[in-house]
Amino acid sequence: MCLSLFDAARLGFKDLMKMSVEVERKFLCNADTLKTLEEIGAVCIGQRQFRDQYFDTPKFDLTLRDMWLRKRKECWELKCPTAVNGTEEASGVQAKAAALCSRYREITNLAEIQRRVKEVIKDICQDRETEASPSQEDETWLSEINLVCFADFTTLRQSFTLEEQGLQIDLDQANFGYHVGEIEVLVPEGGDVQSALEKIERTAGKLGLSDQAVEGKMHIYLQRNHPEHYNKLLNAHVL
Ligand code: V4E
Repeated sequence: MCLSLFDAARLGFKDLMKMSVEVERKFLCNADTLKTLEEIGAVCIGQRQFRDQYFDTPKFDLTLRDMWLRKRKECWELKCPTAVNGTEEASGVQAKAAALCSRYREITNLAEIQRRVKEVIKDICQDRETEASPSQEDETWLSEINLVCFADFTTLRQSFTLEEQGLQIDLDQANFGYHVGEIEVLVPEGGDVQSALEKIERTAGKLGLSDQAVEGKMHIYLQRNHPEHYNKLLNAHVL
């Protein structure tokens, strides 16, 4: 993404650093996963539970653009697609391995989230000024632009690190009965995505993962609870 000097000044350095790219590969967990993690030297760094509430318009304007707005632990987050740099795969990382990874820009600054969301749904939203420092608790902006909660679930997450720098492995148990693991590297804005893909590939090899694409929690949640929304996203090749 190209930011103007104005954007950079408005957001500030701290917020720019928060606009990282999350590169991750999901995998299926089984009875041996914990043992395998121990064998490869993964260290458990904790367990936590959190509730996710996802929001979109009734016509799915955000998710049809692969944009995922959620509230987790009283904080807002927006995941947006990130353009794939053509040199990433060409210069070493196998295209097949890279294709098993997703990459999304993670935005956590609420004013920036509101700006991006309003940009997408400007046809239906009233032309209101966005507050410079909106509060995390004030949810009036959601109804003003017709955003409703379409998914609400909790996850129990156990997290591990490996000697690979900056890499984390999460084992998630969603409260609707789906277990999924993910190998994740957070790359700061402008950072080295190729190296993140290589770290994930090495770790997937250590865990003995197959080349199978694995569905995320949202995929299963929508399939079970909101088939119309699910089918629209499948037809649009978002899921
Ligand atoms: C990006 C996305 C969604 C938002 C939730 O993303 P996900 O990483 O699956 O959730 P979670 O709880 O692990 O978030 P984290 O704590 O890592 O930030 S919902 C659907 N997508 C798109 C998507 C996709 N197309 N393919 C895959 C494999 N995952 C997600």
